[in-house]
Amino acid sequence: MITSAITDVVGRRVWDSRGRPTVEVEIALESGAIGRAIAPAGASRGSREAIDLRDGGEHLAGYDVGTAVAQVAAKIAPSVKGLDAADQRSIDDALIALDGTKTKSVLGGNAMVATSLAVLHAAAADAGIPLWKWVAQSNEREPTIPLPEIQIFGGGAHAGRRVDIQDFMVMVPGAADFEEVMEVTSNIYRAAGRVMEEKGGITGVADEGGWWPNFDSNEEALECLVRAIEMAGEIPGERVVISLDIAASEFFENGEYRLALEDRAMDADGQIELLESWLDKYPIASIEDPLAETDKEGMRAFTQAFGERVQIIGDDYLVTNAALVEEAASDGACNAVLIKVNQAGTVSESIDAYHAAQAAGFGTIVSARSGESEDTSISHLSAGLNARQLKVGSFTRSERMAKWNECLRMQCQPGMGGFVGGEALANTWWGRSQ
Ligand code: 2PG
Ligand code: MG
Repeated sequence: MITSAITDVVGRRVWDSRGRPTVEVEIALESGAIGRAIAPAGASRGSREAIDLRDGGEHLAGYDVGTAVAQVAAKIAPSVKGLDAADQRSIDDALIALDGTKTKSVLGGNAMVATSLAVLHAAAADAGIPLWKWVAQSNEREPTIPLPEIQIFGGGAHAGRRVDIQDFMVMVPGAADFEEVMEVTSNIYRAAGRVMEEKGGITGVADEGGWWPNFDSNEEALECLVRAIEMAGEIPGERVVISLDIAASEFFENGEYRLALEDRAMDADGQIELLESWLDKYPIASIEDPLAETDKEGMRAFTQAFGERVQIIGDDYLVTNAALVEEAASDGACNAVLIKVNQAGTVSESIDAYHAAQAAGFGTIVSARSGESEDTSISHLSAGLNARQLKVGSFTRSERMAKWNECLRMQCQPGMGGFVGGEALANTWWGRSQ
Protein backbone atom coordinates (compact mmCIF):
# COMPACT_ATOMS: atom_id res chain seq x y z
CA MET A 1 0.00 0.00 0.00
CA ILE A 2 1.30 3.48 -0.90
CA THR A 3 0.66 5.64 2.16
CA SER A 4 1.01 8.76 0.02
CA ALA A 5 -1.86 7.69 -2.29
CA ILE A 6 -4.51 10.39 -2.70
CA THR A 7 -7.79 9.41 -1.05
CA ASP A 8 -9.75 12.65 -1.17
CA VAL A 9 -9.79 15.94 -3.09
CA VAL A 10 -12.04 18.79 -2.02
CA GLY A 11 -12.43 22.14 -3.79
CA ARG A 12 -13.98 25.15 -2.12
CA ARG A 13 -14.54 28.83 -2.76
CA VAL A 14 -12.48 31.15 -0.56
CA TRP A 15 -11.66 34.88 -0.98
CA ASP A 16 -8.53 36.71 -2.10
CA SER A 17 -6.86 39.97 -1.08
CA ARG A 18 -8.95 41.96 -3.59
CA GLY A 19 -12.17 40.60 -2.07
CA ARG A 20 -12.77 38.33 -5.04
CA PRO A 21 -13.59 34.63 -4.98
CA THR A 22 -10.82 32.13 -5.61
CA VAL A 23 -10.28 28.37 -5.44
CA GLU A 24 -8.87 26.40 -2.52
CA VAL A 25 -8.11 22.70 -2.87
CA GLU A 26 -7.53 20.29 -0.02
CA ILE A 27 -5.99 16.88 -0.64
CA ALA A 28 -6.02 13.98 1.83
CA LEU A 29 -3.70 10.98 1.62
CA GLU A 30 -3.99 7.37 2.74
CA SER A 31 -1.62 8.16 5.64
CA GLY A 32 -3.95 10.89 6.91
CA ALA A 33 -1.60 13.66 5.70
CA ILE A 34 -3.35 16.72 4.31
CA GLY A 35 -2.22 19.42 1.87
CA ARG A 36 -4.03 22.64 1.06
CA ALA A 37 -3.41 25.51 -1.34
CA ILE A 38 -5.18 28.61 -2.65
CA ALA A 39 -4.99 29.91 -6.24
CA PRO A 40 -3.67 33.49 -6.59
CA ALA A 41 -4.87 35.81 -9.37
CA GLY A 42 -3.10 38.36 -11.56
CA ALA A 43 -4.44 41.71 -12.81
CA SER A 44 -1.73 42.49 -15.37
CA ARG A 45 -1.74 39.15 -17.11
CA GLY A 46 0.35 37.85 -19.98
CA SER A 47 -1.77 36.79 -22.95
CA ARG A 48 -0.19 33.33 -22.98
CA GLU A 49 -0.64 32.42 -19.33
CA ALA A 50 -3.04 29.78 -17.98
CA ILE A 51 -6.62 31.06 -17.88
CA ASP A 52 -8.62 31.19 -14.65
CA LEU A 53 -12.13 29.81 -14.98
CA ARG A 54 -14.61 32.49 -13.84
CA ASP A 55 -18.36 32.17 -14.05
CA GLY A 56 -19.00 35.49 -15.81
CA GLY A 57 -22.40 37.19 -15.75
CA GLU A 58 -23.53 39.74 -13.19
CA HIS A 59 -23.17 37.76 -9.98
CA LEU A 60 -20.02 38.97 -8.15
CA ALA A 61 -19.20 40.96 -11.27
CA GLY A 62 -18.47 37.73 -13.11
CA TYR A 63 -15.57 36.77 -10.81
CA ASP A 64 -17.22 33.80 -9.12
CA VAL A 65 -15.47 30.45 -9.39
CA GLY A 66 -18.41 28.03 -9.13
CA THR A 67 -17.46 26.27 -12.37
CA ALA A 68 -13.80 25.89 -11.37
CA VAL A 69 -14.78 24.48 -7.94
CA ALA A 70 -17.24 22.12 -9.67
CA GLN A 71 -14.45 20.90 -11.95
CA VAL A 72 -12.46 19.83 -8.88
CA ALA A 73 -15.26 17.51 -7.76
CA ALA A 74 -16.45 16.35 -11.17
CA LYS A 75 -13.22 15.84 -13.09
CA ILE A 76 -10.07 16.40 -11.04
CA ALA A 77 -10.93 14.28 -7.99
CA PRO A 78 -11.84 11.09 -9.89
CA SER A 79 -8.73 11.32 -12.06
CA VAL A 80 -6.15 11.85 -9.31
CA LYS A 81 -7.60 9.66 -6.53
CA GLY A 82 -5.33 6.66 -5.99
CA LEU A 83 -2.28 8.41 -7.52
CA ASP A 84 0.89 8.84 -5.48
CA ALA A 85 1.21 12.42 -4.16
CA ALA A 86 4.97 11.95 -3.95
CA ASP A 87 5.04 11.74 -7.74
CA GLN A 88 4.19 15.38 -8.51
CA ARG A 89 5.11 15.04 -12.17
CA SER A 90 2.70 12.21 -12.93
CA ILE A 91 -0.15 13.99 -11.18
CA ASP A 92 0.56 17.22 -13.07
CA ASP A 93 0.76 15.22 -16.31
CA ALA A 94 -2.64 13.68 -15.51
CA LEU A 95 -4.11 17.16 -14.95
CA ILE A 96 -2.59 18.48 -18.18
CA ALA A 97 -3.95 15.51 -20.17
CA LEU A 98 -7.37 15.80 -18.56
CA ASP A 99 -7.56 19.50 -19.42
CA GLY A 100 -6.24 19.00 -22.94
CA THR A 101 -5.74 22.73 -23.74
CA LYS A 102 -2.65 24.91 -23.86
CA THR A 103 -4.28 27.58 -21.72
CA LYS A 104 -5.89 25.28 -19.11
CA SER A 105 -9.27 26.65 -20.07
CA VAL A 106 -11.27 23.43 -19.50
CA LEU A 107 -10.35 22.63 -15.88
CA GLY A 108 -9.36 26.24 -15.19
CA GLY A 109 -5.85 27.42 -14.35
CA ASN A 110 -7.18 28.35 -10.89
CA ALA A 111 -8.51 24.81 -10.18
CA MET A 112 -5.34 23.24 -11.59
CA VAL A 113 -2.81 25.36 -9.72
CA ALA A 114 -4.62 24.95 -6.39
CA THR A 115 -4.69 21.17 -6.93
CA SER A 116 -1.07 20.95 -8.03
CA LEU A 117 0.18 22.99 -5.06
CA ALA A 118 -2.07 21.07 -2.63
CA VAL A 119 -0.47 17.83 -3.85
CA LEU A 120 2.97 19.31 -3.12
CA HIS A 121 1.87 20.26 0.42
CA ALA A 122 0.31 16.84 1.03
CA ALA A 123 3.48 15.03 -0.08
CA ALA A 124 5.62 17.19 2.23
CA ALA A 125 3.23 16.59 5.13
CA ASP A 126 3.34 12.86 4.44
CA ALA A 127 7.15 12.93 4.49
CA GLY A 128 6.92 14.87 7.78
CA ILE A 129 9.15 17.71 6.55
CA PRO A 130 8.63 21.40 5.74
CA LEU A 131 7.52 22.20 2.21
CA TRP A 132 10.83 23.91 1.29
CA LYS A 133 12.72 20.77 2.29
CA TRP A 134 10.43 18.54 0.25
CA VAL A 135 10.92 20.81 -2.78
CA ALA A 136 14.70 20.83 -2.31
CA GLN A 137 14.92 17.06 -1.86
CA SER A 138 12.64 16.12 -4.72
CA ASN A 139 14.44 18.49 -7.11
CA GLU A 140 17.95 17.87 -5.77
CA ARG A 141 18.55 21.52 -4.91
CA GLU A 142 20.45 23.18 -2.06
CA PRO A 143 17.88 25.37 -0.29
CA THR A 144 18.64 29.05 0.44
CA ILE A 145 16.82 32.09 1.82
CA PRO A 146 16.06 34.37 -1.14
CA LEU A 147 16.78 38.06 -1.70
CA PRO A 148 13.42 39.91 -1.66
CA GLU A 149 12.10 42.54 -4.08
CA ILE A 150 9.67 44.70 -2.09
CA GLN A 151 7.20 47.23 -3.47
CA ILE A 152 7.12 50.75 -2.04
CA PHE A 153 4.75 52.40 -4.55
CA GLY A 154 2.12 50.53 -6.57
CA GLY A 155 0.96 51.64 -9.99
CA GLY A 156 -0.46 50.52 -13.33
CA ALA A 157 -3.27 47.96 -13.20
CA HIS A 158 -2.83 47.70 -9.42
CA ALA A 159 -3.64 51.36 -8.79
CA GLY A 160 -6.42 52.29 -11.20
CA ARG A 161 -3.69 53.29 -13.70
CA ARG A 162 -3.00 56.41 -11.62
CA VAL A 163 0.55 56.14 -13.01
CA ASP A 164 1.60 53.94 -15.94
CA ILE A 165 4.54 52.06 -14.41
CA GLN A 166 3.37 49.19 -12.20
CA ASP A 167 5.88 48.45 -9.43
CA PHE A 168 8.42 50.74 -7.77
CA MET A 169 10.41 48.40 -5.54
CA VAL A 170 13.55 48.18 -3.43
CA MET A 171 16.03 45.37 -2.96
CA VAL A 172 18.62 45.24 -0.18
CA PRO A 173 21.42 43.18 -1.73
CA GLY A 174 23.91 44.71 0.70
CA ALA A 175 22.13 43.19 3.72
CA ALA A 176 23.98 40.56 5.72
CA ASP A 177 20.83 38.59 6.45
CA PHE A 178 17.08 38.44 5.85
CA GLU A 179 16.35 40.24 9.15
CA GLU A 180 18.35 43.20 7.90
CA VAL A 181 16.34 43.30 4.67
CA MET A 182 13.12 43.45 6.69
CA GLU A 183 14.41 46.28 8.93
CA VAL A 184 15.79 48.39 6.11
CA THR A 185 12.61 47.93 4.06
CA SER A 186 10.40 48.82 7.02
CA ASN A 187 12.35 52.08 7.41
CA ILE A 188 12.07 52.87 3.70
CA TYR A 189 8.36 52.02 3.55
CA ARG A 190 7.56 54.31 6.47
CA ALA A 191 9.81 57.06 5.09
CA ALA A 192 7.94 56.81 1.78
CA GLY A 193 4.73 57.40 3.76
CA ARG A 194 6.24 60.61 5.16
CA VAL A 195 7.26 61.68 1.64
CA MET A 196 3.67 61.21 0.47
CA GLU A 197 2.32 63.08 3.50
CA GLU A 198 4.61 66.03 2.74
CA LYS A 199 3.44 65.98 -0.84
CA GLY A 200 -0.11 66.66 0.24
CA GLY A 201 -1.42 63.70 2.15
CA ILE A 202 -1.54 59.95 2.03
CA THR A 203 -4.31 58.70 -0.22
CA GLY A 204 -4.15 55.00 0.58
CA VAL A 205 -2.42 51.93 -0.79
CA ALA A 206 -2.55 50.03 -4.09
CA ASP A 207 -3.48 46.34 -4.59
CA GLU A 208 -0.21 44.92 -3.26
CA GLY A 209 0.03 47.29 -0.29
CA GLY A 210 2.49 49.84 -1.76
CA TRP A 211 1.60 53.51 -1.24
CA TRP A 212 -0.97 54.89 -3.66
CA PRO A 213 0.96 56.60 -6.51
CA ASN A 214 -0.20 60.17 -6.14
CA PHE A 215 2.34 61.54 -8.64
CA ASP A 216 2.33 64.03 -11.51
CA SER A 217 4.68 61.94 -13.65
CA ASN A 218 6.06 58.42 -13.68
CA GLU A 219 9.53 59.75 -12.95
CA GLU A 220 8.29 61.60 -9.87
CA ALA A 221 7.69 58.17 -8.30
CA LEU A 222 11.39 57.41 -8.81
CA GLU A 223 12.42 60.75 -7.30
CA CYS A 224 10.21 60.09 -4.27
CA LEU A 225 11.58 56.58 -3.91
CA VAL A 226 15.14 57.90 -3.84
CA ARG A 227 14.07 60.48 -1.22
CA ALA A 228 12.48 57.79 0.91
CA ILE A 229 15.65 55.68 0.72
CA GLU A 230 17.69 58.70 1.83
CA MET A 231 15.26 59.63 4.60
CA ALA A 232 15.65 56.09 5.89
CA GLY A 233 19.36 56.85 6.32
CA GLU A 234 20.56 54.90 3.28
CA ILE A 235 22.73 55.94 0.36
CA PRO A 236 20.81 54.84 -2.78
CA GLY A 237 22.90 52.33 -4.73
CA GLU A 238 24.96 51.17 -1.77
CA ARG A 239 23.09 48.73 0.47
CA VAL A 240 19.76 49.43 -1.26
CA VAL A 241 18.95 49.41 -4.98
CA ILE A 242 15.81 50.05 -7.00
CA SER A 243 13.84 47.48 -8.96
CA LEU A 244 11.05 48.34 -11.42
CA ASP A 245 8.27 46.34 -13.02
CA ILE A 246 7.38 48.43 -16.06
CA ALA A 247 4.63 45.94 -17.13
CA ALA A 248 4.90 47.60 -20.55
CA SER A 249 2.30 45.37 -22.24
CA GLU A 250 -0.30 47.23 -20.19
CA PHE A 251 0.31 50.52 -22.04
CA PHE A 252 1.39 49.23 -25.45
CA GLU A 253 -1.26 49.96 -28.08
CA ASN A 254 -1.05 49.83 -31.86
CA GLY A 255 2.74 49.69 -31.83
CA GLU A 256 3.11 52.59 -29.40
CA TYR A 257 4.00 52.92 -25.74
CA ARG A 258 1.46 55.38 -24.36
CA LEU A 259 2.19 56.96 -20.99
CA ALA A 260 -1.28 58.29 -20.22
CA LEU A 261 -0.14 60.30 -17.19
CA GLU A 262 2.25 62.30 -19.32
CA ASP A 263 0.11 62.26 -22.46
CA ARG A 264 3.09 60.87 -24.31
CA ALA A 265 3.37 58.16 -26.99
CA MET A 266 6.66 56.57 -28.09
CA ASP A 267 7.88 53.82 -30.36
CA ALA A 268 10.18 51.10 -28.97
CA ASP A 269 13.25 53.29 -29.46
CA GLY A 270 11.60 56.08 -27.49
CA GLN A 271 10.67 53.67 -24.71
CA ILE A 272 14.24 52.36 -24.58
CA GLU A 273 15.65 55.91 -24.48
CA LEU A 274 13.32 56.81 -21.61
CA LEU A 275 14.38 53.74 -19.63
CA GLU A 276 18.04 54.44 -20.41
CA SER A 277 17.67 57.92 -18.94
CA TRP A 278 16.26 56.36 -15.77
CA LEU A 279 19.05 53.79 -15.62
CA ASP A 280 21.56 56.65 -15.88
CA LYS A 281 19.92 58.74 -13.16
CA TYR A 282 18.75 56.21 -10.58
CA PRO A 283 20.39 53.15 -8.97
CA ILE A 284 18.19 50.62 -10.77
CA ALA A 285 19.53 47.06 -10.63
CA SER A 286 16.52 45.18 -11.96
CA ILE A 287 13.81 45.93 -14.51
CA GLU A 288 10.87 43.70 -15.44
CA ASP A 289 8.93 43.68 -18.72
CA PRO A 290 10.58 46.88 -20.01
CA LEU A 291 8.98 46.28 -23.41
CA ALA A 292 5.67 44.68 -24.34
CA GLU A 293 5.23 40.90 -24.55
CA THR A 294 4.71 41.15 -28.33
CA ASP A 295 7.66 43.48 -28.92
CA LYS A 296 10.40 40.91 -29.49
CA GLU A 297 12.60 43.35 -31.40
CA GLY A 298 12.37 45.89 -28.61
CA MET A 299 13.15 43.33 -25.91
CA ARG A 300 16.14 42.07 -27.85
CA ALA A 301 17.44 45.59 -28.44
CA PHE A 302 16.99 46.51 -24.77
CA THR A 303 18.77 43.35 -23.61
CA GLN A 304 21.64 43.86 -26.06
CA ALA A 305 22.09 47.41 -24.79
CA PHE A 306 21.66 46.88 -21.03
CA GLY A 307 21.83 43.14 -20.30
CA GLU A 308 25.33 43.53 -18.85
CA ARG A 309 24.19 46.27 -16.55
CA VAL A 310 20.79 45.35 -15.10
CA GLN A 311 18.71 42.29 -14.46
CA ILE A 312 16.07 42.16 -17.22
CA ILE A 313 13.14 40.02 -16.13
CA GLY A 314 10.57 38.51 -18.46
CA ASP A 315 7.18 38.17 -16.75
CA ASP A 316 4.34 38.67 -19.27
CA TYR A 317 7.08 38.11 -21.85
CA LEU A 318 7.91 34.56 -20.65
CA VAL A 319 4.83 33.52 -18.61
CA THR A 320 6.75 30.81 -16.69
CA ASN A 321 7.03 28.75 -19.86
CA ALA A 322 10.17 26.67 -20.51
CA ALA A 323 9.89 26.91 -24.31
CA LEU A 324 9.58 30.71 -24.17
CA VAL A 325 12.58 30.93 -21.82
CA GLU A 326 14.64 28.83 -24.28
CA GLU A 327 13.50 30.98 -27.18
CA ALA A 328 14.36 34.21 -25.34
CA ALA A 329 17.79 32.85 -24.45
CA SER A 330 18.54 32.02 -28.07
CA ASP A 331 17.14 35.39 -29.22
CA GLY A 332 19.23 37.31 -26.68
CA ALA A 333 16.15 38.68 -24.91
CA CYS A 334 15.98 38.96 -21.07
CA ASN A 335 18.48 37.59 -18.56
CA ALA A 336 16.01 36.53 -15.85
CA VAL A 337 12.56 35.01 -15.53
CA LEU A 338 9.72 35.52 -13.09
CA ILE A 339 8.33 32.18 -11.88
CA LYS A 340 4.60 32.33 -11.14
CA VAL A 341 3.07 28.89 -10.67
CA ASN A 342 -0.39 30.01 -11.77
CA GLN A 343 0.96 31.37 -15.07
CA ALA A 344 2.09 27.86 -15.94
CA GLY A 345 -0.84 26.13 -14.23
CA THR A 346 1.11 23.35 -12.49
CA VAL A 347 4.13 22.99 -10.20
CA SER A 348 5.96 20.70 -12.65
CA GLU A 349 5.67 23.11 -15.58
CA SER A 350 6.94 25.93 -13.33
CA ILE A 351 9.91 23.79 -12.37
CA ASP A 352 10.54 23.13 -16.07
CA ALA A 353 10.68 26.90 -16.65
CA TYR A 354 13.06 27.19 -13.69
CA HIS A 355 15.37 24.52 -15.19
CA ALA A 356 15.27 26.20 -18.60
CA ALA A 357 16.33 29.44 -16.90
CA GLN A 358 19.15 27.67 -15.07
CA ALA A 359 20.39 26.16 -18.33
CA ALA A 360 20.32 29.60 -19.99
CA GLY A 361 22.18 31.28 -17.11
CA PHE A 362 19.09 33.40 -16.37
CA GLY A 363 18.26 34.68 -12.91
CA THR A 364 15.07 33.32 -11.31
CA ILE A 365 12.55 35.21 -9.18
CA VAL A 366 9.62 33.31 -7.67
CA SER A 367 6.68 35.71 -7.57
CA ALA A 368 3.28 36.31 -6.02
CA ARG A 369 0.34 37.74 -7.96
CA SER A 370 -1.47 40.97 -7.22
CA GLY A 371 -4.45 38.94 -5.93
CA GLU A 372 -3.13 36.81 -3.05
CA SER A 373 -4.09 35.02 0.17
CA GLU A 374 -2.56 33.62 3.32
CA ASP A 375 -1.01 30.83 1.23
CA THR A 376 2.79 30.84 1.64
CA SER A 377 3.72 28.18 -0.94
CA ILE A 378 5.86 30.62 -2.95
CA SER A 379 8.19 31.35 -0.01
CA HIS A 380 8.87 27.61 0.19
CA LEU A 381 9.27 27.17 -3.56
CA SER A 382 11.72 30.03 -3.77
CA ALA A 383 13.83 28.67 -0.92
CA GLY A 384 13.53 24.99 -1.86
CA LEU A 385 14.45 25.50 -5.51
CA ASN A 386 17.29 27.86 -4.61
CA ALA A 387 15.63 30.39 -6.93
CA ARG A 388 17.56 33.10 -5.03
CA GLN A 389 14.97 35.87 -5.39
CA LEU A 390 11.39 36.37 -4.17
CA LYS A 391 8.84 39.01 -5.21
CA VAL A 392 5.76 39.26 -3.02
CA GLY A 393 4.44 42.84 -3.24
CA SER A 394 4.77 45.41 -0.50
CA PHE A 395 5.63 45.52 3.17
CA THR A 396 2.08 45.78 4.51
CA ARG A 397 -1.09 43.67 4.44
CA SER A 398 -1.07 40.17 5.77
CA GLU A 399 -1.26 38.33 2.45
CA ARG A 400 2.18 39.87 1.75
CA MET A 401 3.63 39.77 5.28
CA ALA A 402 2.65 36.08 5.59
CA LYS A 403 5.22 35.31 2.87
CA TRP A 404 8.01 37.45 4.34
CA ASN A 405 7.32 36.11 7.84
CA GLU A 406 7.45 32.55 6.52
CA CYS A 407 11.01 33.24 5.31
CA LEU A 408 11.92 34.31 8.85
CA ARG A 409 10.65 30.97 10.14
CA MET A 410 12.29 28.90 7.40
CA GLN A 411 15.70 30.45 7.97
CA CYS A 412 15.78 28.96 11.49
CA GLN A 413 14.91 25.42 10.43
CA PRO A 414 17.55 22.67 10.31
CA GLY A 415 18.98 22.03 6.86
CA MET A 416 18.18 25.47 5.45
CA GLY A 417 21.10 27.18 3.71
CA GLY A 418 22.08 30.81 4.18
CA PHE A 419 20.68 34.09 2.88
CA VAL A 420 21.57 34.62 -0.78
CA GLY A 421 21.96 38.40 -0.53
CA GLY A 422 23.76 40.37 -3.22
CA GLU A 423 24.99 37.24 -5.02
CA ALA A 424 21.52 37.08 -6.56
CA LEU A 425 22.33 40.25 -8.49
CA ALA A 426 25.58 38.99 -10.04
CA ASN A 427 24.20 39.87 -13.50
CA THR A 428 24.05 43.56 -12.62
CA TRP A 429 26.33 46.53 -12.00
CA TRP A 430 25.62 46.11 -8.28
CA GLY A 431 26.80 42.50 -8.22
CA ARG A 432 29.96 43.32 -10.14
CA SER A 433 30.83 46.44 -8.19
CA GLN A 434 30.93 44.61 -4.86
C1 2PG B 1 3.48 41.27 -11.87
C2 2PG B 1 2.45 40.87 -10.84
C3 2PG B 1 2.91 41.11 -9.44
P1 2PG B 1 -0.06 40.60 -11.53
O1 2PG B 1 3.16 41.87 -12.91
O2 2PG B 1 4.65 40.95 -11.70
O3 2PG B 1 3.32 42.44 -9.23
O4 2PG B 1 1.21 41.48 -11.08
O5 2PG B 1 -0.22 39.52 -10.55
O6 2PG B 1 -1.21 41.56 -11.57
O7 2PG B 1 0.28 40.07 -12.90
MG1 MG C 1 5.24 41.77 -13.78
